[in-house]
Amino acid sequence: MHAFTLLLTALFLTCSLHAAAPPPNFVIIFIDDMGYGDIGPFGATKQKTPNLDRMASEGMKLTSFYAAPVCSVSRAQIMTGCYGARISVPGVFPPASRAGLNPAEHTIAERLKEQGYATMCVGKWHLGDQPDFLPTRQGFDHYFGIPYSNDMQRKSLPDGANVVPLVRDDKVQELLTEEGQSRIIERYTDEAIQFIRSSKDKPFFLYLPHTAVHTPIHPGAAFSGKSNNGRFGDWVEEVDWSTGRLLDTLNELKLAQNTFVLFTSDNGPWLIKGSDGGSAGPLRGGKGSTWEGGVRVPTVAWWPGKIAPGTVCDTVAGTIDVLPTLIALAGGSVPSDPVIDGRDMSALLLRQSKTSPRDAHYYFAGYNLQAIRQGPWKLAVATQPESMGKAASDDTKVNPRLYNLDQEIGEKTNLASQHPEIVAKLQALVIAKAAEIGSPTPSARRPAGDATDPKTLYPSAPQASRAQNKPSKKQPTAPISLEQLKPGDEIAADAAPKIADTPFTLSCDVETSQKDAILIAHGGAAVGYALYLKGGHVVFAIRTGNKDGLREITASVPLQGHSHLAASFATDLTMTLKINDQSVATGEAAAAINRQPQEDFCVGHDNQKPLLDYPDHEAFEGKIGNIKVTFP
Ligand SMILES: [Ca+2]
Ligand SMILES: [Ca+2]
Repeated sequence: MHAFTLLLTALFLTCSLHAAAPPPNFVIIFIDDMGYGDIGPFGATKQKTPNLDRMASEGMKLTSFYAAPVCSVSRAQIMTGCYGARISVPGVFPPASRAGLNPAEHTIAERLKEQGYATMCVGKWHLGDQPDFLPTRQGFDHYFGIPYSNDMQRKSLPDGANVVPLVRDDKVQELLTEEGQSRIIERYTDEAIQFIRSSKDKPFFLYLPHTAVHTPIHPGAAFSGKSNNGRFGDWVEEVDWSTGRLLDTLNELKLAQNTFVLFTSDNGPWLIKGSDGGSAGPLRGGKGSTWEGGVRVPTVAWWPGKIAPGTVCDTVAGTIDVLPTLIALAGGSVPSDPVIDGRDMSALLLRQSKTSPRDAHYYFAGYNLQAIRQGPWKLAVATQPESMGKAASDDTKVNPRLYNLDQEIGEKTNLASQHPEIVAKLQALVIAKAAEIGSPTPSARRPAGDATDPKTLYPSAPQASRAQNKPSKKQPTAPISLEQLKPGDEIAADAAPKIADTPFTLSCDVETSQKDAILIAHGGAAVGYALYLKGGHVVFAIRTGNKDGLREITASVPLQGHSHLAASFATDLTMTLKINDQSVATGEAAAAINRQPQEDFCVGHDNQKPLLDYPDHEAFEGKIGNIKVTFP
């Protein structure tokens, strides 16, 4: 009898312990522009990442884990479980953009808050900087960080310093100069650890999207000059140190067994940045592309006691699966409405399954669905630029192309002719998904957030992106000033100059010794315009249709020294190119540009879907400035 009572008591205790087992904590460490080959567990040797090596040896490497080609869309995906195309986040939001992640979308933080979690975002938000778009309006109890890319500096008023804001909750706490950014990893890490300590008695969700390792590169003093891979390697090593401090804190607080930590990146390496850009390892392409190097990211999952140590998962999964996974691990479920694209991947993490939670993975560049992966097979259905600022190479202009990623991770050999049945099956999936959320008439796309009268978070000098955000398309205010843009910059499509159905003049100052280069590009395969260099001569291009719609005029004299370019497109379709106020070319476009380009306005490169087949060229070197788009 006594023994029986003991047994009952033991059973009761076991049950109540189970019932009382707290839901797990979640930490997402999301690095900016870190390539597939940039950390030790994924083959990096120049920079040392002992903490990430340890994290991988204690946890699981996810080797077929997908983000998106660029920043804002990638953040939208991890926060909402949706492809960016579904929720109208195709590219990158500049400061004071009218558009942001729609507050009506449900973020991980909002879903977890419903389940009683404490939530905090520390780092680069980049889903809109207007009041309604900030993390504190999207389910985060608190926020601390630079709310967009660290290269999106604006001149503050009245002192004119080139700065980015450091925001606490919804207020600017400081303005950071370039030097001021060198403590950003340390400050984020301290803030993250303080949040973990103060939340240790309740379930918590820490979202830590680092500002690193996006250019400009600003390693802390303790790391500067320490790696064998320049300042880029230094900053990776500082990210590693930060990650180690978080894991150590979880161990110290005895939270490790109940905390799921995911380390990953928002997109591939920014290859045109040279030694300031990372490495995609064995993968083809980089940031801005839908080649594996643009979107397959180095990912490590860690949860001692739950995720088996030293394991590798090569099953297809991605950032869109994070939301449903965390909600499921927390004991909740995601409503079927509104539709999301991600699926619960916890069975992969817990090694209860090797099957992808999704039928297929779709590779979008903006709204353009360029490829699909199912199992080992990747079918590309569009010409893919190698990376932001680099044109597509000739072997990719044949569509569709089929690659077997298990046999050849580097995407070289087109197997389409050998496997017509696989091509047909994947093509059907692509057509269906494009009709649903791709271009041009999606059946199930939801709108972005739209802020009227957007302002920068701090008083700043009049700036391109604000002027471009005038709501009227028909009567743009002249002149639109893009003067602060420099090579490598771009403005997101929806904030770019509105040029549909209007004459305009694109002008800029240029100085370069290159013979073949992209100067300014705004458009893609459908409509747009560009200025580029071919054999030392400036070319002005207008595209008004994907077949026979490209017209180009080439300057009669080569570009020499510092020059002022002015390219005009008139109502009667006349194209005029002037260098230093001398007319050097005229011609006629095939038609009017009857709609706004869907692509970003790019300086020194042409990201995502390029306007045309540019001549072979290197990344732009030189000066492009004083850019204006004006309307008569
Ligand atoms: Ca990025
Ligand atoms: Ca919301």
